[in-house]
Amino acid sequence: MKRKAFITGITGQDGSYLAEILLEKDYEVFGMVRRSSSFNTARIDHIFGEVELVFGDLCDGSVLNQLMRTIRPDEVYNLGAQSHVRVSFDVPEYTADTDAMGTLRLLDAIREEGVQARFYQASSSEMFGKAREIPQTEETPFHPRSPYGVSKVFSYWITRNYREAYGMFAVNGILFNHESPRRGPTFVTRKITRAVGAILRGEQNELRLGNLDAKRDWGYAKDYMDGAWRMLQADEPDDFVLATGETHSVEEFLDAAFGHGGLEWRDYVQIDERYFRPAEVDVLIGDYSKAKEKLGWEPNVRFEELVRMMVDADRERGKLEEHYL
Ligand code: NAP
Ligand code: G4F
Repeated sequence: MKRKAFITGITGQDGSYLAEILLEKDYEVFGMVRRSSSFNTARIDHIFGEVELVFGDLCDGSVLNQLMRTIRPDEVYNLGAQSHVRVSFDVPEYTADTDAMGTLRLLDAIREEGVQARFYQASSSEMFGKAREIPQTEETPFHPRSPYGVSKVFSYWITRNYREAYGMFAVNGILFNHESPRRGPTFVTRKITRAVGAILRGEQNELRLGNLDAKRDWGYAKDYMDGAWRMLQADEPDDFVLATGETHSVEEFLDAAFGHGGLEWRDYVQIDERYFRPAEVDVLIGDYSKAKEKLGWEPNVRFEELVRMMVDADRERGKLEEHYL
């Protein structure tokens, strides 16, 4: 019998890579999608016939119960979220409903329906926020700086609580920023690499950005989804940081991306206050030694290669085209 995996957020960057990884391992893959007035499946169109898509929403508890009852998955990956930090200041209540309450609804659906599923929660380095130590580990205290970060802290703790209270195999992957050619176009890395492509094609001559001093630990999304799968194969449920252990500023990303396109970013970039945040996370850098020791996980793709991969993909894409292969 094939193992069954259920993924929320399958249409997102991470969900698409995870679905591919699970199909390669011969899982039966179920993905929850939201009804949209336009197509929202571009990242998974190439595996459309191989996955089973079901409609649902993390804000709708009754459908989560029904899906757990009928599918009875062996593994549940909760990747669905309003995942944009800046946007979470504009829609804090919706962000909390999806990113905090949504996790509780899903955990409770598993418990109430008596499903023996292992559960993965997409926790985030954004929880460290105004970070108390460098680098950040599984033991670093949280100090979230956005409605998104606060919601993810709730989800982190409710996942641990269901593990401790009900003996569920429920884990938190505390993932630092991870990117790819499939990254959403409004996150800073992809915004930059898309701009490089568009400038080289003569379609754009300006790029408006916010804080260039922020530093992030940027890895490759596919590596991180392999790590998420490994967490659910462990002997015991536990929480793990996935990171590269390197940090770079947005300005360094600009240097690398524009440099790879043979361009000077200062000729194109304008600072625009709209992209500043009411509270910022200045520096993130993760220590992944626990994942290395206990899961045998290490990042394969480092900063320079990641930037080149993203710029090359965006150079090849046309203006109106959003193919994610
Ligand atoms: P993403 O590309 O923004 O994908 C988010 C996914 O969640 C999409 O499939 C989206 O559906 C779905 N979604 C949004 N609201 C939902 C709702 N109310 N109910 C059900 N599904 C909903 O995000 P990602 O980069 O793949 O990240 C995956 C997860 O990891 C997220 O939980 C994110 O917060 C977390 N995370 C990401 C990073 C990172 O650097 N990428 C780091 C740490 C943690 P639509 O396609 O319909 O919008
Ligand atoms: O690319 P970002 O929007 O990512 P951010 O805020 O770090 O969040 C991402 O990583 C988290 C993990 O730590 C995830 F949990 C979360 O879901 C998401 O995937 O912004 C990165 C930095 C910020 O400091 C921001 O202020 O880039 C700065 N920035 C500067 N100009 C900009 C821009 N960010 C965006 N999105 N757009 C700009 O124009």
